[in-house]
Amino acid sequence: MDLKGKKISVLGMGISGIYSSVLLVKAGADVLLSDTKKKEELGKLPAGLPAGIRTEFGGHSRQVLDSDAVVISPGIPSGIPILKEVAAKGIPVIGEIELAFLFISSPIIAITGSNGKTTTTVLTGEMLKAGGKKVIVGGNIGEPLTKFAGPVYTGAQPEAVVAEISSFQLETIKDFRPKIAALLNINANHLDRYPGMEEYIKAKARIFENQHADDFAVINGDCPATAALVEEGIKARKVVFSRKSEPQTGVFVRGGKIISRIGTEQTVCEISQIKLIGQHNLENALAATAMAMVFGIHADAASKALREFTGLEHRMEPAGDKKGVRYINDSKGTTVDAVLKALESLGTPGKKSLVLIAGGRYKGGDFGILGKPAEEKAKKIILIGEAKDAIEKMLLGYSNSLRGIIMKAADMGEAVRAAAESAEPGDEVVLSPGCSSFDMFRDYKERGRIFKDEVSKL
Ligand code: UMA
Repeated sequence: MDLKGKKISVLGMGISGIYSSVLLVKAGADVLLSDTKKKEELGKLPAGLPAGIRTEFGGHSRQVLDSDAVVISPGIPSGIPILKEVAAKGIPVIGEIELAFLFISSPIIAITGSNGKTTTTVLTGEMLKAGGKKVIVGGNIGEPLTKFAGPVYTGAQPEAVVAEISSFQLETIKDFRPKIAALLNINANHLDRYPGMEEYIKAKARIFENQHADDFAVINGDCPATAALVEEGIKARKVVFSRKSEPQTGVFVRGGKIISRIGTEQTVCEISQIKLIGQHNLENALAATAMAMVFGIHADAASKALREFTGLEHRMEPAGDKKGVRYINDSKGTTVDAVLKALESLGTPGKKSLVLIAGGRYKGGDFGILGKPAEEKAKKIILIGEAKDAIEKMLLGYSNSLRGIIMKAADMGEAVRAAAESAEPGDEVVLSPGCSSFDMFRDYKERGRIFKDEVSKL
């Protein structure tokens, strides 16, 4: 694509906007990088930004209207006033992902979904690496794809680019065409950006839009919203993953094993050998296996990655075994929904074998929804932080019978020691706060590390 001398405005001075500008300047374009924030709000721009990028702060000025094209960052909704004027003038608008796609020649494996994107993206990357492939892993994960595109990327050509892709990024694609595209699941999310679920699903489904018959669409057979899309004109070859059924072409569970029916049917590995915790992570494992197998990775390599991958730090991360008790760090679980998922994926109903450590700074949400799984599975709920009284009230609002298992701790050390005292061999202790960390810690990462330190001291 010849961008020499073309006037391009880039909106948003986050990492997407910065890498897009670098790419465009290196490709010879005349770039205006524009942000609504004032310079002092944005902080210092990265050193090493090439000369020649014009910048404007505190708003998108009418200079943007004097462009041959506009590139927008994913966080910018397409309905903002300047973009309405841009559209009225017929100036093409693309997103950062589309720009990157124009300059990436390696096959792209793109992964979207409401939950599990990051874990699945990293695990797919690990499987490809285990299969001896040179891979780049990026996208919504925090590494813009423009960082790995044409004139910006100077490393060796990767054999695949595995990319986490958000619905925001999919809104502004044009020709973006992944060789393999996966839609993991669809749940209510980002409804502050979309008028309703239909628009959100439409944005997600765009991941398949430009695929051809020789590409692959990887779909969750257990998620009705994604399975419905299969009926709706996806051109690529469909590969289904499922925990509950045995698709004709895909990856599924039989007799405690992950089985691939992509080409010849074969066992990939025993589920008991996987370190990832929870049913939702089993789905992520099936999806990653499907993508790796489609890419031609040997089942042994996929199996090796599955057996070694412990997940991402602070997301249902195994934090050690002490006296037969398993500790799990889910410090990234900052919403009530995340705690619910943790409770659903651990323990056994009727067997009170779970200790939950929760609390911090309240972010909203009804902790009462945890009442039922807590009643069925929890031996103890240990509350910490500013929100401990409010959480207790919400739990007791579900049932007064929970009073007997709720206790409060002054800090993480006290909480972990109290958890260890109540737990018996075979039990699990999970830190899944459902709150932000800022009342007691710098961030969720510090909270998770302190939890792990306290566990290691036991
Ligand atoms: N801005 C404007 N005009 C506006 C609105 C915003 O100039 O009208 C400016 C802001 O002042 C800010 C900049 O735009 O300076 C931020 O742009 P951005 O929000 O697109 O942020 P980036 O730093 O470029 O990060 C983006 C993704 N952010 C969002 O989608 C909100 C990152 O995903 C992603 O990791 C990164 O690109 C690299 O691809 C984050 C995210 O929260 C982690 N994603 C959502 C999610 O996962 O749920 C979708």
